[in-house]
Amino acid sequence: MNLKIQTLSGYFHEYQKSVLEPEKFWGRIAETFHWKKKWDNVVDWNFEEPSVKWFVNGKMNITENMLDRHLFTSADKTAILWEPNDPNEAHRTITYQELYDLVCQFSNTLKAQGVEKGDRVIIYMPMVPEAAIAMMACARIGAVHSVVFAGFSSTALADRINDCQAKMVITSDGNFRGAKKIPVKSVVDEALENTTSVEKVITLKRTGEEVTMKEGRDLWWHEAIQGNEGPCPAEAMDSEDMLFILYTSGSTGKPKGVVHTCGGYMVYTHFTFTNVFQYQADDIFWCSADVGWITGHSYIVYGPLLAGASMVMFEGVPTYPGPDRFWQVIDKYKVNQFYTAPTAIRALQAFGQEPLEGYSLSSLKVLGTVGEPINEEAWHWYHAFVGKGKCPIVDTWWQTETGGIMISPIAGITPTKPSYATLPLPGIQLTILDDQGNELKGNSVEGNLCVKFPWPSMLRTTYGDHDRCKQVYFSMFKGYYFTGDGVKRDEDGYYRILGRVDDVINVSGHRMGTAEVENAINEHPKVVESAVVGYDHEIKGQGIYAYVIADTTDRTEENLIKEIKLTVSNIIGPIARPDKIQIVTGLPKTRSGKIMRRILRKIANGEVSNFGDTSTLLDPSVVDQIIEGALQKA
Ligand code: 6R9
Repeated sequence: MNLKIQTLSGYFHEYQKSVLEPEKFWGRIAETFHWKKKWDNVVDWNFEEPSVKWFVNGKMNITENMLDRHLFTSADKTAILWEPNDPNEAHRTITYQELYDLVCQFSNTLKAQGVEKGDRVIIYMPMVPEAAIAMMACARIGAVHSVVFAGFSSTALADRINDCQAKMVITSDGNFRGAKKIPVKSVVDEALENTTSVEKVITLKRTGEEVTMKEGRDLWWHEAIQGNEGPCPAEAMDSEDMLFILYTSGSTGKPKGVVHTCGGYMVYTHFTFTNVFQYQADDIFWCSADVGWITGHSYIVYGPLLAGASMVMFEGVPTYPGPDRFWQVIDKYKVNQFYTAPTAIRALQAFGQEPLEGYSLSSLKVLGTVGEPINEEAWHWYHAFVGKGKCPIVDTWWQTETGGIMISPIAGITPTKPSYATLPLPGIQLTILDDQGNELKGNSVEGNLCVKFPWPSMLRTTYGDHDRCKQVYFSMFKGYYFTGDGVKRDEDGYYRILGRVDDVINVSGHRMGTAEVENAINEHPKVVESAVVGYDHEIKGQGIYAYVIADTTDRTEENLIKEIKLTVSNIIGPIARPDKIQIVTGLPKTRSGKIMRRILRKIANGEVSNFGDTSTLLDPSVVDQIIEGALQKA
């Protein structure tokens, strides 16, 4: 049994222990897992290189801890309750025994298709159990999965395939999303025209639409698995062998492949899942994220299954066929813990309370949020109308890079405050630094959120470019992991995340590099230069505002704007499409050629004065012109 915190004093006590004796603290928790060989040291680390190793020389396989281990006690327990996009289609219930069998069968299939330990496999799939099965099958044989959100474009997919030199792509014919049917395999086909590493593509039949199958390369899932039934031995993985790569946006143009390893990720996702949500053996847990994001990795697949939990996996969207879908699913499966994003809460809040009528939601015990700051209004609505005033809200702060939840209330134990992530979990040693790198001690301080001691599920590197990992996360403040977020520690020592301090924007909980969006805009042949900033958006948290210098001689501004939006959709995906585009004649640059984004952010938010020091601007009149243009648009 993993460590379970049960009282507030218990939390403070464990936190103390985790700081004073981290090796003993994590060693004790790690002992509750199944290891093929025990570790020599709990942790070896330095943040200079950086080099971080947990459970050094330990051997294990994460899927033995997710599947095999539960067969002794709960083979017939439900692992996955799958709810399809269309409520009229039959749902699926998969027990631990069945899941084990399916994962083994697909592991054998991967091997039969030539996938070996260490090979990279791209998973580009809808939210169906097979996506989780594919992830676990990779983990079982030691292949490294990289899940790419199925809303990304073929160009974005090709970039990721090329970056990790993937040998295989696992996909589906199509994808149901609300009222839409999205072709998926054809996007893969397009991507593969610009890649050379992929040898095989396995396609799951989901929507039944027509696809082209390339002889020698493409196989149907249902055909490939034939004859591969039976157990598949779990590969003995070193704690520090790669488990997966997940691409995420940063402040530079190219997404980076965040690398997570087997041992530490296993220990930490299980620990945080059971503690933060206070999961109990017969509870039904539902995380509404997509497996294409880290939240789906850690709290749909790995954390819950490590804990032997029963969890809901939902294929659809919150508003299809109506804005009551979430509430319907909660009542249908008697969900006890529900974990979603503030953007979804705000979108549903906009429909008022009517969609909630007729649903009891009485099974709910805990509500969670993740992905972006939650505003107080949405917090109160969630608390009052979804939780009926009786469910604690866990506002969980963490990142793709952190692998698991870092700052969060422990449900029902840590007193909450609206829009505060509250306190760090045991093992998480936070610090707040000012821009010069001085530690701001004590309470009532605000600055850059950093971590000064490793935790088991932290990123180990960025795939194929360790120096980038060092530059991005460990160089800004020497000796610390820098999160990229600004934070306030209030008079009670509670943490409130203020948002990114770098050029990353958070749109509906999805991370987007402004440079990445600019690069895509600049691909349009008429565009000369662009600058992208985030602005406050009622539902999405942040919206994308693009200032574009372009040649409009042969088309109307309106048409050009449409074309630019389409260009971005094609290059990255619809989630990166700018909400607002303003055609400008110049951008506010300093004498050294740097765009003063601070000014552009203010204008995008409707502020037209108080720009601070603008004396370094090369041509201050540009600002007036932009304001004039913005006012005309508004
Ligand atoms: C898990 C996930 C990470 C960025 C992070 C921060 C923002 C996430 C938050 C939050 C305020 C929360 N963020 N959770 N901000 N409160 N509870 O979302 O990972 O996609 O990598 O995004 O999201 O800015 O730095 P990821």
